[in-house]
Amino acid sequence: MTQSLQWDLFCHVIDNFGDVGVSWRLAADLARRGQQVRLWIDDLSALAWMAPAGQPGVEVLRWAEPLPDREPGDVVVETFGCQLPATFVQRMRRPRPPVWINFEYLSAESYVERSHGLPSPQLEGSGQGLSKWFLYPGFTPRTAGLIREPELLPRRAAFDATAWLASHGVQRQPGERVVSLFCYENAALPTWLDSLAEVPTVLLVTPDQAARQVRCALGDGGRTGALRTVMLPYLPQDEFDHLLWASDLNFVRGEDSFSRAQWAGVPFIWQIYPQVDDFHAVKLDAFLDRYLDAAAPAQGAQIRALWHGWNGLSGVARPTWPERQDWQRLARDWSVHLAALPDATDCLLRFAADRG
Ligand code: TRH
Repeated sequence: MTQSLQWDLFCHVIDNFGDVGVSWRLAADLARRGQQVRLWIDDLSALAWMAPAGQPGVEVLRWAEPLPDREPGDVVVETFGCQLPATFVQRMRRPRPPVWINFEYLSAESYVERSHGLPSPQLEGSGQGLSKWFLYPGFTPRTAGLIREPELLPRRAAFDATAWLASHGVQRQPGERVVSLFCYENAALPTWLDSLAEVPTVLLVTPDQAARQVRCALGDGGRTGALRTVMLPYLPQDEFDHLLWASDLNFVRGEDSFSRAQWAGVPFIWQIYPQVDDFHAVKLDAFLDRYLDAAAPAQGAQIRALWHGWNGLSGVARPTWPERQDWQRLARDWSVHLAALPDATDCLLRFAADRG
């Protein structure tokens, strides 16, 4: 039985939805496990569609100056290196300070194992005398793993894709595959739509960038070859998981949808968040090295080429698709592999209990 602690989780929204997406998922999972969570967030707008029903046990607070007056809880988590407000940190300097955790970005690179669990003693500034601990999600037992809610895999196993699609007005035609699209701007998209249209496909398109580009490529009719499109609204986060489970192939991006596509256990293609000087290429390949470790060499090379193409990292514009069943098996085996690793929320709970 885990002791119920008071958590303060801070989220600074840089851009897009990954910061709030990961923070909300973590906050909700902690609360479902009996923890009390205050989620401090400087831009609440995405929560309106991502978490319209909220979550008992999670109190959402606006992170703005002056900060609402709250005594720091038992555990303070800053997500992705967001700098905590100095006034809050000063209050953490008490005889029994909170456990202070920085929950970092997800990466498959080797530095993650080296850095996971390391302390950073604060030698100066408002937190002088305190220690901040770095926890890294990841893909090996020597990381925190991924967020995996206890009910996630049973829910996925019981999921009825056809019923879910129908509830969103999508009648899947016999032999038609379902593909979801969540992406950034992508110059490859028109060519890839042509390629996807070679077999019967219903493309479920998320709002904003994906929808805009698909409309631009296909016009208002939204059809080409054997491909038809369905434009989706923003879905609550649980429903977004369902979208990934209902699809035969998922295009995802950033961080959170990338990890959730892995739990879906179906083939996916990741558009990584682009960084200056192509640093993201190293991060992408580090993941592919792990993900494709169990793949046959030819299949691995095909999937790598596919991902590089989608990310503009190769001159190859037109995709060559891997054999469907082998790809499906690889994706399923990968999610089984992940399920044997630590889950990130449990890792935080244990860490807080050990240090508290
Ligand atoms: O929005 P993103 O591109 O976020 C990115 C990444 O996190 C990136 O690493 C970070 O540096 C940058 O933000 C600042 O992609 P991501 O991470 O997949 O986050 C999207 C979130 O939105 C995820 O939690 C799923 C959620 N979502 C829904 O809940 N419903 C929806 O309909 C859609 C499209 C997304």
